[in-house]
Amino acid sequence: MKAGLVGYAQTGKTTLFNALTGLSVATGAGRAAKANLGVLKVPDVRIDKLSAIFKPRKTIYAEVGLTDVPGPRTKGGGLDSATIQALREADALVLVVRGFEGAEKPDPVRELSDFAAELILNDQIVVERRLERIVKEKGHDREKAALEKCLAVLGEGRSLRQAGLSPDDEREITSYAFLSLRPLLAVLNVGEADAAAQLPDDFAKTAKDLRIEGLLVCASVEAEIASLPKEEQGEFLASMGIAEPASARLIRSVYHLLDYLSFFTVGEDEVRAWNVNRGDKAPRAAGRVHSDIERGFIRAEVMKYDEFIEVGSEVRMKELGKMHVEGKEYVVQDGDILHFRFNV
Ligand SMILES: Nc1nc2c(ncn2[C@@H]2O[C@H](COP(=O)(O)OP(=O)(O)OP(=O)(O)O)[C@@H](O)[C@H]2O)c(=O)[nH]1
Ligand SMILES: [Mg+2]
Repeated sequence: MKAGLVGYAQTGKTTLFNALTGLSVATGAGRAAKANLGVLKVPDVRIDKLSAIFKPRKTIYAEVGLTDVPGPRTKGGGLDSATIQALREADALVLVVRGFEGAEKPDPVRELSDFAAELILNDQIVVERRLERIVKEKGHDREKAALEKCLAVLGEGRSLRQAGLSPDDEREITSYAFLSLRPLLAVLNVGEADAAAQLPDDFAKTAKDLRIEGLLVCASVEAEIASLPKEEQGEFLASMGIAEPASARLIRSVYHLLDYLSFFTVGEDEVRAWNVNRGDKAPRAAGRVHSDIERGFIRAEVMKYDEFIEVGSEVRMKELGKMHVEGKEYVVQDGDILHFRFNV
């Protein structure tokens, strides 16, 4: 699963991509119009605390894939097919909207609604085409019904996210990879002077109406922070009046957008966070670590992060009966510290 940075041309997607991934892809107009691929390390203070306790040789954060999709070459008149293809390949969309001064005055609210409308229009075209074809065919009754429900919502200019589709409906239409059903996050990219500002009310309201989260960042400031050595980052943030880099919050939001949660593995060798999807069971989590552990899964020993931090050692956790043994049906919870027992 991966998230995609999307939006109109020259809104700061690649600048933000660099800040988030630590890569240095060329920005600005005239660069190659191809998608960039990177990895986000998910900041997590829980990993920092576990690492301070175990003092492992390696400390590893959870990771999420991120693509940087170039903006459409044209504005208005619909998205081009290359852009649509790139949007379809992302499991969640992070829409970057321009709030900084450029050749034209920024109009972020308009840009947000326009892009959201493009996604809706695109889905509408796909639904109409498919319906035209299947009304002539026998069967497909459930699919037809689901598509008609979609068409009614899209026709009102609302996204499929807002359609209240049942799990059955969603199953009927998964193969279409509808864009307005994708989890979406709206990022307002402002100029340096507004880096510490709150999200403007009108933008927040538009995001709320679309049922999505809105966030404010200044991509160029984030890029500058990312380029500083760790020791100097705090000082720089304080001088800008910023408590935490916006990128840390943004990455956490992307993580939630993909419906991920984290479990931890701990030891002297390695303290590590792993992502699983909400609802995944223990063997699936084991498979994240190694496919052999999933295949030979016997049980998982589970400690709750908060309890572990309070108690301070695994031995004491056992003595206190706070290390629980769970089987194949156990649904992994965010913050679980897991030891897997397996045989191969
Ligand atoms: N002042 C200011 N300028 C920015 C910011 N973010 C990006 N820019 C500038 O905007 C221009 C476009 O930035 P890019 O990151 O290349 O934009 P993009 O969205 O990747 O553009 P496309 O790939 O063409 O869609 C560059 O000249 C950046 O320096 C920002 O936060 N503040
Ligand atoms: Mg770019």
